[in-house]
Amino acid sequence: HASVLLKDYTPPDFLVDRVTLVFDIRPEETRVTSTLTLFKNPDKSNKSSVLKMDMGDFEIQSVTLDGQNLSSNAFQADGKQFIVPDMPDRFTLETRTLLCPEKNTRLEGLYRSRGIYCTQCEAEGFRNITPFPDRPDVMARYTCTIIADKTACPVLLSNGNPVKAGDLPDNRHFVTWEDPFKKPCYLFALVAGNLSWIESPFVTRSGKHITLKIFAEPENIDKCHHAMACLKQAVKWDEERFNLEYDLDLYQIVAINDFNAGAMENKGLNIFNAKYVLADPATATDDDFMNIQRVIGHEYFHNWTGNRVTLKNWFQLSLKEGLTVFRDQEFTSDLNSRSVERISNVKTLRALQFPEDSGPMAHPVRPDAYIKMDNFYTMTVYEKGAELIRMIHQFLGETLFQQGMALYFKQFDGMAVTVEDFLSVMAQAGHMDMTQFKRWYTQSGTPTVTVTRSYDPDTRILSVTFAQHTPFDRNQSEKQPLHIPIRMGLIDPEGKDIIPEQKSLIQMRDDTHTVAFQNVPSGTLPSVFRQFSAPVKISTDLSDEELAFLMARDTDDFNRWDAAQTLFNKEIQTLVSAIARHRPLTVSQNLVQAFETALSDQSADRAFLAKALAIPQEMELANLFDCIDVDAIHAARQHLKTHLAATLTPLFLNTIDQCGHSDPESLSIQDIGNRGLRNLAISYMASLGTASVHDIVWKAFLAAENMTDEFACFKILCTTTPELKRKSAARFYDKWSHDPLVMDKWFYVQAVSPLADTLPCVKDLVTHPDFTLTNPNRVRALIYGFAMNNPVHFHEKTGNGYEFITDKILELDTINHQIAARLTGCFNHWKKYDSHRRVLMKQSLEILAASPNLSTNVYEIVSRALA
Ligand code: DPP
Ligand code: ZN
Repeated sequence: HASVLLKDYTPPDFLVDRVTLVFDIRPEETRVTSTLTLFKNPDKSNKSSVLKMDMGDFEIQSVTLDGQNLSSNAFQADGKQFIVPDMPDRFTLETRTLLCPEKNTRLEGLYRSRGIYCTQCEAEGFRNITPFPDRPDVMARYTCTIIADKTACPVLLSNGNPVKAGDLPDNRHFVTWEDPFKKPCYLFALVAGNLSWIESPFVTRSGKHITLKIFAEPENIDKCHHAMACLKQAVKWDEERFNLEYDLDLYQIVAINDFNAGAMENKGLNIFNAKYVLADPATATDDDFMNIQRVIGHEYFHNWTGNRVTLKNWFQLSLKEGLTVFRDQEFTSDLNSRSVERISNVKTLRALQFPEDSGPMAHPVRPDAYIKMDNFYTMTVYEKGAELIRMIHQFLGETLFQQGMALYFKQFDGMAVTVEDFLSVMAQAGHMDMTQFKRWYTQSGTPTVTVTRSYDPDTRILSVTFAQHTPFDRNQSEKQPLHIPIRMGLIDPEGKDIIPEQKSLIQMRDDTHTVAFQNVPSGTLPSVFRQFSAPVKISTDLSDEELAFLMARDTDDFNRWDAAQTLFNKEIQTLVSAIARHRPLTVSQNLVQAFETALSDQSADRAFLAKALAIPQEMELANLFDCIDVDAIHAARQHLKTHLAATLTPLFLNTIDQCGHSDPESLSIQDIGNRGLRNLAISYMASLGTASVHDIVWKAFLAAENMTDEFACFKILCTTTPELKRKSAARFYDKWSHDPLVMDKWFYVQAVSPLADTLPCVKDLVTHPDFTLTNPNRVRALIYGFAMNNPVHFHEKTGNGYEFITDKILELDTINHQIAARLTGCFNHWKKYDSHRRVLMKQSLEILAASPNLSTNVYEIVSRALA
């Protein structure tokens, strides 16, 4: 299990000019003929004549070099590398390989999903199709011919444009595709199967007519219209905001049921997890609809940031992912509510990226080393990476940032580049020295910024001091201070913001930084890191009363939300320590009042309230503690929720009533907000556990007119009583057993139930006829859902939860390495639990480590966790 190191990077010895592929697809037997024109890299000084290419585990049937057949001792092929010594400067190499996509359960390379042949090549899947220099800095032009049975596979797709098609004997046919753009092999794609499609014309800004197509299984084609609308929004938005136009005549998206990730941006032929394409109000929740918009946008935006300008090596992954996540976040913010989007993104960052950045998987946004690249498609590369772009955007402002982007495409179009290249154009456009900023890319860990105040009533000067600190970790024993943008305001006692916008950005470069504001009325409060201007942990000295004031009056929505979060967090910390010391549990009147004021505010945006009044999830709360007590956190959260419900019952009932009149099929911000707030209020009420509120939830479940409400009520019912859980699950199953995406929800909701019988119930569900370990969505719903989103039961003192998951990891690892490795991450934070659980979790990791046939993917996660 060797590490690949960034410092060992060398340019390729051989480059590829043209790739001609022929796929002859037959049941259990796909023959691939690949013809490559290769040449020695002219830019490399010490040229080697030995051709070394990557290859996967398949049979090579023949190799010819410039038309001459090579005997099997003229080359080496061991299932990892394909080596031919003594090559001329330029030559044509043809290899014929034999694949069996039907047996490919790893879902990398060419595989079959419910009868559809498809590919997934990022990061290193192309080598499983044919021997190739499988690295992103080798870019070539591709032609691909697909031959298959006309009845089984009427639709044959690849990248670019179809240039030739025709019938062949024995009910077979072929289509040849040509992609005019050079690309790395990770962007190659092929799809063959019985698919229906919808299509729509689009005229780009320069007047070019293009065709947008979305393919799905015939029974799902009616669920593609939302995705199509989102695609059009994305094409238009990229023209307007980034000045980027689509470059081919055809843009195709295919929905696939078995898919390791969310979606893949293959040039002109995106392949998507069906979850991010298919939707209608009866089967998809508001969150599903929003996720589709985000992911459709994300993959489309990759056409420029990723495909036209690509990566020199995989260490640079954030160059395309961080930037493209920033772009998709801006897209959904421009189209929906900016502050609600920001809140959702920061919640994800705090709940998932912050812990990653302080655990065994901590790595810089640009990692220095990996064993298996698949393990580095992380929250840090994606979400923290997007925060870094967002900080650059703040330093430069929109105009200069866009000038930097224009320069990026001008200088690097058609090339494979690095983070340094991106920073250099931004430095140039912004007339800014980015040397210190670059540390954000090379240094791991989340800085904590501590904010303290001092106010002198005589001089009326308010001084605010910021101090940054990043704890050392396995990557760097000493951390350098970072360049941090701090967007801030001052809220005077009347609730007025008293610093002008253009003075609101502070640039922190040193360990500490003090700003003094003149002429400030007494009682003025700083509002710091507005819109979460930097990905840091913020520690302030604000009192509960001051937080409550900011929650009600801050002019920055994000900070109003964040003040509420801080109040909740402080309350939970107090409750948890009371539980530990067996003291009676109380809830501060201050929090109840702030909550009541917010919920009674008739003018407030309901989508915002639904976010602001939700107590942080147990996973987020866990980050507040050095030693995580899952049971105490659960009990504290439950106590707080019940207390609020009991104290404010009439207000919650009123909210349920007032928000109950939305159009069930509408996706307007108002209607989504109404549903969100109503379902939140129902969930508060349900925490009271009385028969009468159970009745309210059950009736709402039966009356639901869309999946948002049905799912919300189902989830709540599964937290009430075993009887109601059984009844609602049975009803939901009868209604939806035919729909795989809805069945994922059915499995998930039962997996995350807090009721006592959950683990035995999950074990039963594994044997349910609708469960399978070969479908990643199903595994994520039931197994991953249990391990990651049900702390109380996963961490059961008995260790039964750990044992169950350990068995599943081993079983999964024989099927799909990537999915097994993701699941293994549930043990990453074992050092943060009490000694009893620590021992048990470590034992699980040791069992995995000792397992004889562990995949490289799982090995890397386990060995980092144990290190
Ligand atoms: N490159 C993909 C994406 O993030 C992941 N396979 O869009
Ligand atoms: Zn991406």
